[in-house]
Parts: sequence; structure tokens; C-alpha cells
Amino acid sequence: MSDGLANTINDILKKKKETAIKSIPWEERPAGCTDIVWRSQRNPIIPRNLLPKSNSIFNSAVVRFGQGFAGVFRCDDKMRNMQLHVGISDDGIKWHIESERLKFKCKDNNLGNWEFGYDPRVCWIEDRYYVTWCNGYHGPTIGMAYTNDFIDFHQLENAFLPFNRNGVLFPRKIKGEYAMLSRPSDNGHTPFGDIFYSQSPNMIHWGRHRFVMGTTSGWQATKIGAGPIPIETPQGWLLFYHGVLTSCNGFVYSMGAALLDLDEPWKVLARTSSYLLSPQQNYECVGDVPNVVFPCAALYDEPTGRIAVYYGGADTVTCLAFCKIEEVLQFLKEDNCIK
Ligand code: BMA
Repeated sequence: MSDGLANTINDILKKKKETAIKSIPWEERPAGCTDIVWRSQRNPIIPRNLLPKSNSIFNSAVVRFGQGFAGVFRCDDKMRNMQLHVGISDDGIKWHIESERLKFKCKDNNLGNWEFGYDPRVCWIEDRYYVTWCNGYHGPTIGMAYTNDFIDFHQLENAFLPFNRNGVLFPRKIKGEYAMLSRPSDNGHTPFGDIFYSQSPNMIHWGRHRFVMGTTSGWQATKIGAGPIPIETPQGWLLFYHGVLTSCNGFVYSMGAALLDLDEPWKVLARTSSYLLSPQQNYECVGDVPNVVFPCAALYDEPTGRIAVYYGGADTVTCLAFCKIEEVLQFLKEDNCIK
């Protein structure tokens, strides 16, 4: 890591005790817009070429950190290797992304041998940030690591055997166990995939797998995958997820939401029939992979009910969208496809 970024991180940590926590990025719903989820006027907030060596910066994870924000970003380089990079921001919009890829500390060379990494999620649990990502280990599976400071990242065992993607942790233990959603799949551009729930006593051994939900029709007919870390509400876990439709021109990735039971999250209480966000803007329809919105993180401000969702556009740029939790929960009731 460069001295510059390490100094910025140390400053942010020092200020933590002195400064009030920053509010999350927010823009009011534009006049005339009736959508539950609306886009930032500043999209894309991160251009593909923010780094001299980046081809694209997209499906990325952001969390509160100190008095600002930190994240793990998917940056594909100009050789088109899929890499993860650390980023730091004061306001969640303007990002300083480290130019060198994230190098996990791992005592086991076999496990730590880096092939590729993409679609990270970051989750604060108890006393540290956990990172999960799609990790190349003889095929894609769920890599895991933790960090306290976004400087040192300690790699843990892969959660599952290949092939698996979209590993998303819950932000607290459920009935005494760590909990994760994932999407078992195959080695390619998986034309299938359902969301499963798994538990672990120690973040190493994962089991007691339960089916959560599968594909239905329309925008979520081909495959689905969990998105940001689920948000706890009194009614249940609010999960944003992506759904894929196969058109005659290829896959189309949209975002919807589901409400999962608080104690038994494999029980789906509600699920949107319609998408909440689908590729419609140029930066979502045109890029390295057209017609993709892919959410990997959400910041939630409980006192105001505001949510800021970070998503990748067209596998090329990073974007922001906004919504209010009460409106999403209400929409889940009205548009529920669970009978
Ligand atoms: C999935 C993942 C995502 C990507 C999406 C669309 O399989 O590779 O990173 O955004 O495909 O290409």
C-alpha cells in the first residue's frame, strides 16, 4: 500500500474520536420521478479510468469507516485481470482508490495463491470488517478475509468449494451462528442459480445449508444473487438482490428486493414481482457488458430511513442510487410475489 493511502487511513482513524459521523451520500427524489429507487444525478460516480491502469471500476463494496467511508473495489486492469483495490473517501462520492491491487495476508500459500477476485462485499461484524468476494481457486468460489484498518487484510479459508458466487454475510450472528447467503453455480457465465443460506460457528466451517429462493419469471427468470449486506428491520432482513433475464441479445441484470425472516432467514416473507432498478441509462446499457446494474453495497442511515445503494453499471463504472426504507418495505407488501 502506498504511504499516501496509509496516511489518509491513519488520519481518518485519528479523526474518528474527534468528529461526528458523516451522513451518507443523499439526493432527494427528482421532481416528477415516481420510482421507489432513483439514481444519483452525479452518476457514474466513479469513471472506468480513475486509475491509470484500470479498464473498469464497478461492482464494489462501500462501508462507513472512521469519520468517512472505505471500500473494496472491483478494478479490472488493462490486461483484463479481475482485481480488488482498497478505496477511501470522505463523502462516499469522491474516491481515492489505491493504485496497487489489494494483497491479502495469508499463511497458507496454496490458499493465498492469487488467481482473480471480483464482486466484493464488506460487512462489519462485532469488531472488524469482513470481506467476501468471488475468489479464483480452481474456479470461482467465496473468498473471505478480515481487516480492522483497511491496511492489513487477513485471508481466511474459502467458505465453499468451487463453484460459488455472491457470498454475502449477515451483519450479526443469527441464533448464535455467523450467517451467509451464496449462489452455488458452475464455472462459466452461469445460466442458472438460486440463493442459499449457510451457517458457521467460526467463519471457517459453513454448513446447515438452506434453500432461500430461486428464479421466477421476467427480470429474475435466469438466475439471482444476493447484493448488499442485508439491512435489519423490525419486519425482517431487507435484501437487495440482482436478477437476470436472458434476452435474444444476452443477459440483462436488474435489482429487486426481498424480506427475509429475522431468525430463519431462509424463509422469504416478501419479494418484489417488479424490478426496482433496471439498466436504462447509457452508463448501464453501454459498456464492457451492456445492460447490467449490479448492486454490491448499501449504506443505511437509520434515523432518516435513507439508503444509498452502490452498484456497477455495464461492468464498467460505479454508480449510486437512493431510496427510503419505509417506501421499499411498503412496495414489498404491494408488489409481493410470494403467495
Ligand atoms: C456476473 C459477474 C458480475 C458481472 C455480471 C455481468 O457473472 O461476473 O461481476 O457484473 O456477471 O457481466
